[in-house]
Amino acid sequence: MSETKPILLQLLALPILPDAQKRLEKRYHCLRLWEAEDPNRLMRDHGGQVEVLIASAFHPARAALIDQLPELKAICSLGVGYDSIDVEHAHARGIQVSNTPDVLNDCVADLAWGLILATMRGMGRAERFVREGKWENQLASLPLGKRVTGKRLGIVGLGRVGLAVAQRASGFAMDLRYHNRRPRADVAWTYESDLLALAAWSDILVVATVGGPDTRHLIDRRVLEALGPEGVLINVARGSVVDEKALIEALESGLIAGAGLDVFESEPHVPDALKALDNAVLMPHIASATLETRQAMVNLLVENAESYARSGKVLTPVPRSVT
Ligand code: 8YV
Repeated sequence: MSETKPILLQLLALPILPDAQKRLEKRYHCLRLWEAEDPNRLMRDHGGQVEVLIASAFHPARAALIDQLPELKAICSLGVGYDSIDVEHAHARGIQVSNTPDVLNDCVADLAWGLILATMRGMGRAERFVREGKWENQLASLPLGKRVTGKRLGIVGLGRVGLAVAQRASGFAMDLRYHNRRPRADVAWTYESDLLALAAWSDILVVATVGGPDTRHLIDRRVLEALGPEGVLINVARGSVVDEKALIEALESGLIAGAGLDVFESEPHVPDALKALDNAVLMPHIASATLETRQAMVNLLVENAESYARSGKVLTPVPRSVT
């Protein structure tokens, strides 16, 4: 083990960007937890010296882990969402936390639009129809889809991703309103302070807000009821934002028309009841999963770790005020 380099604990591999691992190893002595024969022993032997931790949405840094690392100074997380990190706990100990904002906005917004189109036009159902030989054999007919162009688009959470979703709506001649903690001064779209009113107004409601305790089950039965039997819900944020049980009931009973989901309450588990529904389009949390975007995310994660090694400060810190 190098005596001079600070110790970095990695909860995940960084294979997508050639050189990412080398760049980390230039600055740090890297401990790769997932490769350790005895992870508990590695934590016992070296946890006391770890200065930087690499985490992600799928590789959480909860308080219990943070507490095993008394010398920890920075957590660098892959992904924009940081609900998998106990940020308040880290900040209370003076530990900096970084995420990878902005670089994934376009791809997440693209997938939101993919889900809008797929859900409204019944593309999943239609594809299954072809694959199952129902078209060739004229075994059944497909229900008609819903026109997308000209519809009313409601966005819950007009942050970085929500804005990219909104910008793409102009090609579809849509009327657009949004709900946020507060109105944005830099956009002309109508702000709706009341989420129920936004849902009642919308044909399509896109959830692009942050996850975590503050937004847990923000989309509940009442919101779904307001969205109504012609309404469609799209979620590219976090599964926790939607009451999944209420959503399943709403899809089963026709309380809403359909849902396009990239995220679920306890991933990777997707309830069988959801899988059985033809009016739901289900994706395995792939919104940022393009080569270009994942490379940019890994690059920004490494830049954060490099910046900390150089200057003692991460590059894109998760702000204290929102935690
Ligand atoms: C990633 C995400 O799949 O950025 C996020 O918050 O949920 C996704 O982009 C994930 O973070 C990869 O670790």
